[in-house]
Amino acid sequence: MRPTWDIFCSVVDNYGDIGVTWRLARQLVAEHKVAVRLWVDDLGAFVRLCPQANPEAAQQLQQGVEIRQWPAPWQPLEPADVVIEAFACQLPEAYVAAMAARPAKVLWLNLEYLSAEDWVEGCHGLPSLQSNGLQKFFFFPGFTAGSGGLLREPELLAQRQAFQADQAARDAFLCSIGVEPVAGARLISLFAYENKALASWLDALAADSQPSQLLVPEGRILADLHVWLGDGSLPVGATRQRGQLHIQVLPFIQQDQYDRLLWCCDLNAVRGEDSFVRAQWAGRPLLWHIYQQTENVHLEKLEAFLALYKEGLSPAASEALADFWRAWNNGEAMADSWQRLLGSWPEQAEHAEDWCLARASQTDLATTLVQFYLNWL
Ligand code: TRH
Repeated sequence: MRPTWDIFCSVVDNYGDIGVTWRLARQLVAEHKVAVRLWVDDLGAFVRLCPQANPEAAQQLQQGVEIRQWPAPWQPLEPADVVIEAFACQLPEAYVAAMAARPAKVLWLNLEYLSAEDWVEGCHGLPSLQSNGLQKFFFFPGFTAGSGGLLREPELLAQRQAFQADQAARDAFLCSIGVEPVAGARLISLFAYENKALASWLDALAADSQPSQLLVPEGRILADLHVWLGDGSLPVGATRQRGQLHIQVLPFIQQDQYDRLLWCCDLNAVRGEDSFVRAQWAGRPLLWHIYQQTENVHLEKLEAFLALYKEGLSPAASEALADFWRAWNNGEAMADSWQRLLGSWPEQAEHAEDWCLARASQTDLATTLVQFYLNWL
């Protein structure tokens, strides 16, 4: 019998919670031959990532994953062999009681948010005893060998490298999403939260000697773009030009297409967790808008990642990159750090590929989860 896995996803906001769990669920089914039920409390968010899904269905099969509407109140049912509560979401009490009562033991995992902080390795895989006698294990994704790793499909890098080497494939893809490349322009994708720093970066791009083509999937940053353009009507597909900057609004595309967009671009501005990781697999320089937390806790996480990522960069390149990211995340002027980043561009580009390959030499998150289960049995 195939092992069964239940993954619980509570959509807090945005698309990261569902983005990560949907990706993980598909990979577990496709590569590890386990049966997965993905419990989602907001099918509306799921439908954005999987447009063929039915937002009303209590139960449906999508790409081999059984998608379940997380019912309130909970309906009793037999728990799976492995239970993942994603990002510390609260499991239904009755379900936890059923886990404790199940004759065959259940592996209970809390899949945590991604962080590059030092303490992650020390906490990864630790058990915590619950009041009902069950153990819950903390599972931390991460960038180093002592963590749970990063989500990465086995063929991903080969696909990415083949695509990047194939001009016709890239052009065909861009054409399929309505993008006509501007001759000689650097291609930039922009996925970010609201950001006060945007205007100064766009000013710099508009005044640059080289043209830039900025592709902006529909999302929260559009409001700032409207303000900068002085134009509140930017429907999907709309293009605008200011100086050397060409801007185009894109539809929100499916995850696999979004990967291809990242692979096409010279620089990717990404946010949150999942797009941040996907931009690293693109092997191209990136700009991370980290998810904001109270008391600026997120800035420590930003620095922790920068400290790791900067290894191997020259002091000037490393400083330019860090200043550029800090300005972006603190809503500060971007022109100076952008110029310095451009000054070290070949090194930045080479480093992004090296970083990607080094991370890809680690075991991926779906595999570490399966290995953890097999060791625990
Ligand atoms: O949407 P995010 O900001 O998500 C999250 C959540 O806010 C979460 O609560 C928070 O804790 C976490 O960030 C850190 O960013 P993220 O993680 O990149 O998720 C976006 C998903 O959307 C990702 O799977 C990529 C996908 N995506 C598409 O499929 N198509 C698109 O066109 C775009 C722009 C993104």
